[in-house]
Amino acid sequence: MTDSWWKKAVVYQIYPRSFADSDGDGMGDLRGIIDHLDHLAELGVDVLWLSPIYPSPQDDNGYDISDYQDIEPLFGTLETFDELLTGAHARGMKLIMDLVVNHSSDEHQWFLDSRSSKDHPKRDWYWWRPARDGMEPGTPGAEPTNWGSVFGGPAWEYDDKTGEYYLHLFSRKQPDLNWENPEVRQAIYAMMRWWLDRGVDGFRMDVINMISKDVSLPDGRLSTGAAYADGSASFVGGPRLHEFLQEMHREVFRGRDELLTVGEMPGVTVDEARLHTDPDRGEVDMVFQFDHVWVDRGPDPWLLQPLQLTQLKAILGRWQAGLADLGWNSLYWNNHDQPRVVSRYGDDGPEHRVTSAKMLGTVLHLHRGTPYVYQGEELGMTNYPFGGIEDFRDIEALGQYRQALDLEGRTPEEVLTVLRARGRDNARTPMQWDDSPNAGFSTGTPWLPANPNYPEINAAAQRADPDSVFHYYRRLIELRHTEPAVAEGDFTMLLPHDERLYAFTRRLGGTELLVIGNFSGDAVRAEVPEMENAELILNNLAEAPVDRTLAPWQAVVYKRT
Ligand code: TEU
Repeated sequence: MTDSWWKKAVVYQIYPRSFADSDGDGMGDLRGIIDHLDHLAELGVDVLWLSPIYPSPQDDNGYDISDYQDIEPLFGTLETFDELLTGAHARGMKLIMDLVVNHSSDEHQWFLDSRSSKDHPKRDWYWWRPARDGMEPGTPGAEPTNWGSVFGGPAWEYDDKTGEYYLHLFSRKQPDLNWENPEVRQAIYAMMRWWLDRGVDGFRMDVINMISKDVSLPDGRLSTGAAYADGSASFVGGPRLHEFLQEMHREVFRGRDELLTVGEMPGVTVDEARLHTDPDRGEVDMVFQFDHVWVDRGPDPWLLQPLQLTQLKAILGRWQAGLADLGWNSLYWNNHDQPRVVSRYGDDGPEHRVTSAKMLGTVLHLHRGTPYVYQGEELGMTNYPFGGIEDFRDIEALGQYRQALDLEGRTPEEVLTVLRARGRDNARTPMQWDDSPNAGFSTGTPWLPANPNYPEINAAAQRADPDSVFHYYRRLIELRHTEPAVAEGDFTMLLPHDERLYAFTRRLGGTELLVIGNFSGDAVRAEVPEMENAELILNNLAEAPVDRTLAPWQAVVYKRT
């Protein structure tokens, strides 16, 4: 069993193209990260996770990798990378890489070889299939299965050269690697060892629960109004997933200490996650689950659902209970695929933005698990005021918009309403460093404009203000480091039926913490057990609750020993 230092740790996610641009080309880069390491050290985070920085055609902003063992020239060189790694380590921070091995770029040499002929030795490194029986190859409906891709259109691309189709669960420039082939797996493991030998401290593994497919590739169920079927039953948590992860663990991680491995697993269940994170099974340290960020997604993808707090509590409570005695949770509100949480589950208006951002941070960080902070979350950054579709850059937004309008009879306004609230570009606008042009992100033209609220919301202003979201996050992180009940304590949900208050306790030995967050703009009385002789150790407002009544968006943590 490896040690579990990461139970006390907080991870900070950097999306390099939007973090800091050192050379004025409008695109963030590694030198920009180096220049801002002190911001991260001051915040107190333990681990940095970099979204992909490898050479890439940037079809999906780097999640389409054309060379796994080099650095994208837009971002820097391997030498700059080594300098970044040294700089992080010197400040006591670890660094983990994004591992995207469900698919590569179609411009990776492996795929170029695979596509070149039916008998190339690498043909079988990807999923090639002929047209559906009796259908003319390349004609509509002749795809080997009826599956849709995540970014719109079918999950199969016809390739003229050999008259067959290849599978791509995401964009057509992200062909799926065939993990059934042991040579593919060995090539990936060798690449991973190469990065670990270079000094990196682990991996965040992109859609790692999709690497094993049902090799019979059956059609999926087609729901009414949808252009393509959902094939996920054939590749989410597929038949050989545990076997592949255990093999990876043996081949790559065994004998190396102090690593962190986290598997991104859309659609994973609690029971599966227990298996994946049981240390004795040797798979991954923790997983990212999605249930709590899909809570405001209804059966109709183009209809906004408001948050129902009771549902959010039921979901997160179920995950806390399910991994209480075995395995480990990761905790996040935000990443590069999610809208800004203060705009989504909080209130980003002038009156409550700061308070609700702190409340959301409190509730998340006081759960049992390893918290992840996404760049700008520590400032309470908000969604961007998008107008029309021309304002979006994300391949997912553009692809889904086209499919919804062209094939599914949706109106632009219907789709735009959802993209503005939930689109991934909300997370990808430049990090707001100060009140100089472009938020201090770049002296050139940023690839995505800065949120116009940067003169007010920025890191420089918040570092100077002891009451800022930044300093509050710093205290939250410090609390995890210093209070063992935060890292190790058990978890009990209170008030499961309350639509406005999120309340729970954490207990370790003789220490009890009571956490209450008000998810509403009303003053609400908390019907929780009296915390006699309890000390108020954290409060996101100046005034303590009177008669157990929390002010709008207030969050408090009491400690009793
Ligand atoms: O995302 C996986 C994933 O499930 C996405 O479909 C995500 O949930 C969706 O886009 C949210 O709207 C990972 C990466 O995090 C994402 O950036 C990549 O685009 C994707 O894999 C393909 O590599």
